[in-house]
Amino acid sequence: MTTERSLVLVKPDGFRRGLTGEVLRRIETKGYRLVALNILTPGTDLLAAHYAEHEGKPFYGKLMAFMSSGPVAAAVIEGEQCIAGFRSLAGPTDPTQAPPGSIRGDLGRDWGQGSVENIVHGSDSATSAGREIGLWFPRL
Ligand code: DAT
Ligand code: MG
Repeated sequence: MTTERSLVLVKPDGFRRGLTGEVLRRIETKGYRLVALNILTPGTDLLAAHYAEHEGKPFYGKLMAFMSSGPVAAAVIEGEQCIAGFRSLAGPTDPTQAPPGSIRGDLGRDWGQGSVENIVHGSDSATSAGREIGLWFPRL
């Protein structure tokens, strides 16, 4: 069995624009299962742990400010190879370059805020998924 779980976040730009349902629709129509859902405005400690790999990078401050700017919808999804599969649905990091058909390409854009606002987060490996699910859903 290659069933996996991945952490998905509808980031503050997506949540604020009412795109949570659209993102969840794409996950469900792809065939992945929703295991857990939670709406919250993430605090600094949670975000610092989540983005620990980016601490010290030039965009870290902007990233933290953006991610704490409002509610996010956090989800755990499940399915065979859903980690890579959701990354493919999401598209590349930069929403300007992300191709049409992808979540970031269809729904995201540069808003001139100096932060990369790209609608969604998805875990990038099984190790990351386990760590991130533990942070966002400690009781799962
Ligand atoms: P991804 O979200 O595609 O996994 P990542 O983990 O490398 O990308 O970075 C996390 C977030 O940080 C990303 O969604 C947007 C922001 N970011 C990444 N690289 C950036 C850069 N070079 N300049 C500005 N923001 C960046
Ligand atoms: Mg990442």
